[in-house]
Amino acid sequence: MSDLATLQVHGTIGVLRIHNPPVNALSPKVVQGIKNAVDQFEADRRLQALVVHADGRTFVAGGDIAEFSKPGFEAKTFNGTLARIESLDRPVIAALHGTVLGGGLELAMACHYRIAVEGTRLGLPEVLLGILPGSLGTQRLPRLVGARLALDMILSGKPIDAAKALDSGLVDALVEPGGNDALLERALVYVQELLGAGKGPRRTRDRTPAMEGIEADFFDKALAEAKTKKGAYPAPQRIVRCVQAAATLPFEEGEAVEAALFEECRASPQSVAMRHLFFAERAAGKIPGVPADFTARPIRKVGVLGAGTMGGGIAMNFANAGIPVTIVETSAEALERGLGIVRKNYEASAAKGKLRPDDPAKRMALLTGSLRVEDLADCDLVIEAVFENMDIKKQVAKQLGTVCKAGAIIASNTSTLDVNILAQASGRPADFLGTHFFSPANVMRLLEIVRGDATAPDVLGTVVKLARTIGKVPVVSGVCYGFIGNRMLEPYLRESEFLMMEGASPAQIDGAIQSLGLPMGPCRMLDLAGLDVAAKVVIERGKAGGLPDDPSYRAVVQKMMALGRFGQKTGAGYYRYDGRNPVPDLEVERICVALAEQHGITRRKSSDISDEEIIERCVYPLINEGAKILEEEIAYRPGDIDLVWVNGYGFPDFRGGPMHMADTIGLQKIAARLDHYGSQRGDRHGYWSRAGLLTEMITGGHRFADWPFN
Ligand code: 3H9
Repeated sequence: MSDLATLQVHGTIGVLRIHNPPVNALSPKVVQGIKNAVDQFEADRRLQALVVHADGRTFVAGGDIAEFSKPGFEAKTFNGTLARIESLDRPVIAALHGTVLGGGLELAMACHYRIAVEGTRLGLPEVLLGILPGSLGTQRLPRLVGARLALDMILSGKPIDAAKALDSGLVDALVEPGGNDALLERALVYVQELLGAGKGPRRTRDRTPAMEGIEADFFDKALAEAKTKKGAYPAPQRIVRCVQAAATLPFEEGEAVEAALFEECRASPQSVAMRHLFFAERAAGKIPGVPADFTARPIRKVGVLGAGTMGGGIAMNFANAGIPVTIVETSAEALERGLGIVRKNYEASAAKGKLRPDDPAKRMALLTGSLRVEDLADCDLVIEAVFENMDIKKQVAKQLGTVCKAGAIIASNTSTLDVNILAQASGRPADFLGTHFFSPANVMRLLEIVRGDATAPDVLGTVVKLARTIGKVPVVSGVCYGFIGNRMLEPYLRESEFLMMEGASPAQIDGAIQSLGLPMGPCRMLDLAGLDVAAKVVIERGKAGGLPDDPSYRAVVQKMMALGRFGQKTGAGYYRYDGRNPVPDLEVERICVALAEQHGITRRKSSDISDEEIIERCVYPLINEGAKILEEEIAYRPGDIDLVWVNGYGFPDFRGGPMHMADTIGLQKIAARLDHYGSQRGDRHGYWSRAGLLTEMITGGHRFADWPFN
C-alpha cells in the first residue's frame, strides 16, 4: 500500500491526502495511492463528498519528470484514475495552494470544484519541457477557461495567479492564506455549503469550451505562428492541434488526439534535452564541500564598484530583487552617466509595459551613488566591476580587503583573470570569489561563480543561493583561464578564424552554426561584442604567455582591430553594417586572403567547405574542451557545462547544451572526427588532441548522461 496518498475520513467527508515532499510530484506510488483512495471512497457510501488536499508547501506540482524517460512510462493509469474521479457520483473538491502545475492542475481540473489560497499559482508548464499536458490538460482547460486563454496558457507555460484563475472560471473560490490545516478546514466548510445547497458533481468533460474571440481561422493562424516561431520545438504545433480538438471534437476523440501527440513529444530528442536541463539546473545548486544545511551569510545590502555597463547591470539585478545597492565610481561624471543609463533602462521597460509605472522610481531609490570606497563598509557583499586588467583588479581587491566589514563577501566580476591571485591580493581569500556576469548583466540568466582555492564553503553557498534569489542560473567553476564558458569558446573561435583564412565567409560560418539553433554564429556574436574587446583579450593572454606558439592563432580578430573594424559599433567588422543589419563585405575576404598568404594557409573554394565541416571544426573542439574541464574538475558535472552554454551563449535548449549534444552525436564519432582533423591539418599545436576523459569514456562505454560513472 502506498502511504504517499491516502484516504482519511472527517465525519462524512473523505479527504484524499497527498504527501510526497518536496513538491508532491505524481510518482507511480502517488498515482497508485490516489487510485486506492478512490477505490475506498467509492466503496464507502457513508461519505458524502471527497476533498483532495496536499501536504507541505504546495499542491501537486506535476507529473514526476524523472519518470518520463523510464522504459514502460505511460500516462494511462493516471488518466484513467482522473476519469474515475470525474465520474464519481458525489462532489469532489480540490483544495489548492502553492504551485498547482502540470499533472497537479490536471488532477484539480478532473475534480468538480476548486478552491485556492490567495497567491496560489496555476499553470501547465509542460511546453517548457518539450512536451504537452498529457493528462487531459489540453482538453479540460479549454472547457473551463475558454479556448483562447487555454491556448495562451499552454503555449506559454506561464502560470496565472489565483485571482485571474477565479476570474476566468478555473477556480470557484479563494481562501485567505493561513496554513494547510486552515485550508483543509475551509475546504470542509465549503463542502458543507455545497451539500447544503444541494450541489452535486459538475464534470468538466461535459462542458463546452467557450469560443469567445475565436474566429474561423484562429487555429490555422496559431498553427502557422507556432511553426514559424517555434518550429524547432516539438510541442507548440501539437498543442494547437490538441486545443483545436478540444474545441471541435467530443471529449473522447480529443483525448485520443492528446494521447498520441503527447507520446510523440515525450519521445522526441528535444524533450529529452529539455528535461535534462530541468534536472541540471537543480543539480547545479549541489556543490561538493558545501553542506546542504550550511548557514548562509545574510545579504541585506550590496556594494558595486564601477558604474560602467557591467556595474550598472549588476546593480539592477539586486535592486530588482528589493536589495539596496551602493554604487561607487571614481568621478561624479562617470557615476551620473552610469546611474543615468540604469534609469533609462528602467524607464524603457516601464514604457514597454514590462514594469509598473512606479517601478523605475522605486528601484532607483534602492541605488545610492558614492565617490568613496569607504561607503562600501556596511555592505554584506561587494562586487567589483572595474576594468579587466590584473594590476587594476589586484589593487581594488586589496582596497576592498581593508574597507569591507568583517564577514562581508568580496567578489570580482572577472571573465578571465586568476581569481586565486585576486583573492590573495584582498588579504581575505576565504571571503573572496569570482562572479562572472554575462552581458547585459541585468538580462542574461547565467552567473558563473568562480570558486577560489581558499573560498569558504558558506561564502560559495551564500552566493549561489543569492544568485537564485535574483533570478540567475548559478554555475560554479574552478579557476582556469576563461572559466567554463570562455575557455570552451576559445577553440570555437580559433577554428572559425582558421576557416575564414581557408576560404569560408563569415556568413557561411554563421549560417552553419545557426542551423544548429544558435541565434548567432561566431562572427555576428563577436561583431556585437566588439572585435576590439575580443582582440584585446587575445593580446592580454599572449602577454601573460598563455597563447600557443602559432602566429596564425586568432590572427583575423587581431587584424580587424588593427584596421579599426570593431564590429557593429563602428559599422564594420566581420560584416559591414547597414544599421544593425549585417551585410557580407568583400573587404573581409581580401583581409583573409592576405592573412592566409602571410601564414602559409592554403585557400579553398568556399563551396568546398561544407556546413558539416564548419560544425565539426567549431563545435567538436568546444566539446573536447568541455571534457578537459570535467577531467580537471573545473566543472563538477556535464550538466553544469550545458547550463553555461544554454544560459550564457544562446546554445539551444532543445539540444540540451554541448555535452548533452555530444551524447546524441556519439562520443566515438566526435573522437574520430577530432583525430581526422588532427591528422589532416598536422596538429603541431595540439589543437585536436583529445581529452583523456573522452578516450576513457569511449573505452568504458560511458555517456556524459551517466556522470558520475561510478
Ligand atoms: C507534467 O506534469 C506532465 C503531465 O501533463 C502528464 C503526466 C502524466 N518531477 O525546483 P525546486 C524536484 S510535467 C520531479 O528546487 P522550488 C526538483 O528536482 C511536470 N521532480 O523547488 C527538486 O529536487 P532536488 C509539470 C520535481 O521551490 C525538488 O523537487 N510540472 C518536479 O524552487 C525541489 O524543486 C513542472 O514542470 C517534478 N515535476 O520550485 C513543474 N518538480 O531537491 C516543475 C520539482 O532533488 N517544477 N521536482 O533537487 C517547478 O517548476 C519547481 O520545482 C516548483 C518548486 C515551482 C514546483
